[in-house]
Amino acid sequence: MTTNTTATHWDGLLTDCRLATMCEGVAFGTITDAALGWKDGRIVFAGRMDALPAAPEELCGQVESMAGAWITPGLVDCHTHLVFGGNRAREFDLRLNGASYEEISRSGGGIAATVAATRALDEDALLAASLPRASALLADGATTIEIKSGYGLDLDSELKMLRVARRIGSRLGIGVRTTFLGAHALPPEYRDRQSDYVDHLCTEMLPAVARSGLADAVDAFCEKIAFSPEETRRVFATARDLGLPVKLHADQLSNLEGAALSAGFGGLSADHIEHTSLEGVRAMAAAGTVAVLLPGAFYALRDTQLPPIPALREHGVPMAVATDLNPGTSPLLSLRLAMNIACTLFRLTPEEALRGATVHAARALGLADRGTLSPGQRADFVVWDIEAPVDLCYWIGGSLARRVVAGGLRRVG
Ligand code: DI6
Ligand code: FE
Repeated sequence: MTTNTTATHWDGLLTDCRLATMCEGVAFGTITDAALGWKDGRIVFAGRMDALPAAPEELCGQVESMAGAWITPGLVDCHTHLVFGGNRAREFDLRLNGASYEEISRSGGGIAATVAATRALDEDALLAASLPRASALLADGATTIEIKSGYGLDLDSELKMLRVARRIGSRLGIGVRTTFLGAHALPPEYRDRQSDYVDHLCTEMLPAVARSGLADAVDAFCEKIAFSPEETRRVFATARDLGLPVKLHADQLSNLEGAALSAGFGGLSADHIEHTSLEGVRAMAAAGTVAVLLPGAFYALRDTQLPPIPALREHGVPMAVATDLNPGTSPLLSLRLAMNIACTLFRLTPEEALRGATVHAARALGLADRGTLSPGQRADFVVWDIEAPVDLCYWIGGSLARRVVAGGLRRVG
């Protein structure tokens, strides 16, 4: 008899593993005595071995027994600024000697320093400078990374950053989502002419960026040292007219009601949100806007104002966790370390932190095709050297990712 189960020909099948699927239900969506199969870059099976539709060898020519290893979805870092020139280690020193981030920024350091260093590099040099940072995130389990522009602040330099971001995705074989952050800081040539720059952003840069197809979303830094809520609204209204989704650096250093502003535009996320009010939390809940927690910046700035986590929980706002990898306030090269800090300083549970770096982070990027281990999702997953999922948050540093697979292909290990 010729039953044609072999016609399925899965590209890969791992057996005898434990899956933290991150689907709803039991803790971490755990399935033990499990198997994970994929084909054409998508998961076709994530369940108990005894539920496999046929004997493993009939399903796939490449069956591998994993001796009980834990597998999670590939991690998703939904907020980074990892494309930049130079670094700001000197400011680290200054801050240790008492200078504040705002003071450094107002005296010409801060973002402006990185803008100069980023403009100075050509595209290949910028790629060479940035690639190791993306590789570090990948080595620790990230298979999708959001990358913002915002250190170019003129059209050509911003497009250069976005192209570099996209090239990082192809070079490493991982998912990259790009975000245009032209409203990050005032470029030097617009000194004392902030409203002219916002005009230029809305009439020239944003339309050109949209035409280029290089940006998946638009972000702004809404802060006293950056752009006002009114200016942010103008940028967001322009983005909306151009069909680009928005997200916001909101309420990090002060409460400008940025979270509610993002929610009011149906924003994908409001990020940082240390100073967000209860009204802001309610607005996020109503709009389905994800709260992106950035514990690396909180830690590096020795911040003490905690994001309103109990209120976010109470109102059912999904919480994501990201590195905010940037040269000024979060030189953090590991999403797992961000998860650890989120647990220790924000008191997230390890399960919340892992949801925050998988399924909720995917949602913060508007991506429904990743973040869990379930059929139909992208075959993005990590095989870890751990004894339980909580270990991912418990260990501070170290290298725990034994194998990282993106789109069904091994990228690490
Ligand atoms: N994200 C940002 O855009 C700023 N802070 C943050 O968390 C500043 C980044 C920088 O100083 O370069
Ligand atoms: Fe940021």
